[in-house]
Amino acid sequence: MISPIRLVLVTAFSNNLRGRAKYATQALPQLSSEKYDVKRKNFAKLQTKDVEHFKYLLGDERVLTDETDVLPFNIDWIKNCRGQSQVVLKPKTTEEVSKILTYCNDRKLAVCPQGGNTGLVGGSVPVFDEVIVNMMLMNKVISIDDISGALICEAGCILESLDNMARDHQLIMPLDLGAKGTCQIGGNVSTNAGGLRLLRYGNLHGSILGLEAVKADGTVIDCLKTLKKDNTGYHLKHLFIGSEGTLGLVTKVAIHCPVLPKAVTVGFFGVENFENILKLYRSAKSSLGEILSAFEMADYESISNTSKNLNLPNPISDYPFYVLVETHGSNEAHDEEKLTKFLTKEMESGLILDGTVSSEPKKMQTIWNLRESIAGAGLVKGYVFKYDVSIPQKFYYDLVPVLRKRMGDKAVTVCGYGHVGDGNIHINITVPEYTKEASSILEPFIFEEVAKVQGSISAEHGVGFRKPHYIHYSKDKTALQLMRDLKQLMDPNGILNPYKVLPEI
Ligand code: FAD
Ligand code: 2HG
Ligand code: ZN
Repeated sequence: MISPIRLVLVTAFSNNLRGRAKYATQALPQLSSEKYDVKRKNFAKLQTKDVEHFKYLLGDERVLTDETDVLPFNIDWIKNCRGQSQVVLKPKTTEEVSKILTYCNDRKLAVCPQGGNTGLVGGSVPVFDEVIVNMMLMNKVISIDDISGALICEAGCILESLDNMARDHQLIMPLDLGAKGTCQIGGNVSTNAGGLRLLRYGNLHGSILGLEAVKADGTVIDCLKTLKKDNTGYHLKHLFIGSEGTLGLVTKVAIHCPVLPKAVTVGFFGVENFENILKLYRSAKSSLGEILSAFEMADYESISNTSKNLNLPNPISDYPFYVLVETHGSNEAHDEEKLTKFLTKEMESGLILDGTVSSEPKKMQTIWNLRESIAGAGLVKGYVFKYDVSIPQKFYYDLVPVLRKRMGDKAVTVCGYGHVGDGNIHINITVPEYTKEASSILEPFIFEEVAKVQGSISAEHGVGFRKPHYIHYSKDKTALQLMRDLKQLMDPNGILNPYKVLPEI
């Protein structure tokens, strides 16, 4: 323990809901096609002969057709979208994925690739009757190289399991997110997931060394290299990172794992206003330098609602804003010295009003739990409009009070939190239930505001089903046209994840 400030003992949470949501209502969400008024494209309809063929390929057990069995695969994590698929396929090998896609492409059956189904933009569930290809059974780790840190695995491996395994090799996964216990590495790659430590370990375009993917026509693209350097022409792996299942199905991944840090510390601080958070961020970068591994913020509403709704204790008193700082280093004494200097300075300057610092695993976990649970906290009180935007840091928090005013008493809460270090804020607006009226107060207003400051309408969650018609706020016409050209080239029949990412013309 190194804290020069008041240490508050935090008790372990009994109710960890990260990655598993508790909902205000158990009612089924409305069908996406009706809620958002979407027209079915001219794909073939599933017939008995198709199911028979899938059973021939995979065996009876790995083809789900019973309505009750299929239902959870049709609904997304925030219970906003509901598709109408009649079949879920669970391949175990790349060859099986290839055979499924070859068949669907020939028959013009649309396909929805699915990982852990934790996506927050409706990309992971079908809109109509797309065939769901769920990757959960492709969960083998193929190799791990202790020297280079290269881990090769199948796409259905759960992120947390990979991290646990990497730790046995004195390594860690380069990404971490609240959904780690459920999301799959293939889903992470396909969404280019950011998460809690992007600030330190960079995004997946840097960490993914190579991958294997299957194109819509069943062709297996082998880019499964583990080399750090490979400039032999176009860097094709990047096409699949962040393409949300619209260009191919990712089947294997090679990822670079950083070394397990020897010293880890987490601090949770109360701060007076957002301006001071930015000052603190600057100071943390300069005082902590290379050991700074996360710099997260949350406003009072985010923390107090999470604490109340999920019964999680807040380890410090109430403050207008909170900051979570984490360090990953290789020398405990060295890190302690840096952190103590930083804390002493910023307690004296008044940027930090109060806080708790710990390097005990249980206490650090408790603080992280509170932060990671914010995503699910609003769902207990109703429907949550989730926005995940990139904004230049000086304007980072500006939209939250504006939206609070705009929503007035129509919202249960409007809260802002996120990855300050990456300029990525999450704005969650909880309303008693979804209404078109509430939606039209928020959209496209929020995206127009983001565009005015050259931000992005999706920082890390992707475009999915919810945002294609807003993509033009962040993508130039020529760039959008190139995206369409690539889609046409790689999936001429448009069977892969239709109604997602690319807007209708
Ligand atoms: P899914 O949700 O199943 O799918 C997501 C998209 O990828 C879909 O379009 C799907 O079609 C496609 N896809 C999935 N697997 C494949 C595959 N093998 N091949 C091709 N396409 C595929 N996201 C962040 O970026 N940062 C966060 O900090 C973060 N925190 C979260 C916290 C919580 C509590 C929750 C519920 C979600 C969070 N998310 C976060 C969003 C989500 O977890 C990520 O987007 C994650 O990467 C999705 O992985 P998944 O396996 O669940 O994919
Ligand atoms: C996080 O940072 C996730 O906690 C989820 O990206 C954000 O649900 C959200 O709004
Ligand atoms: Zn996030």
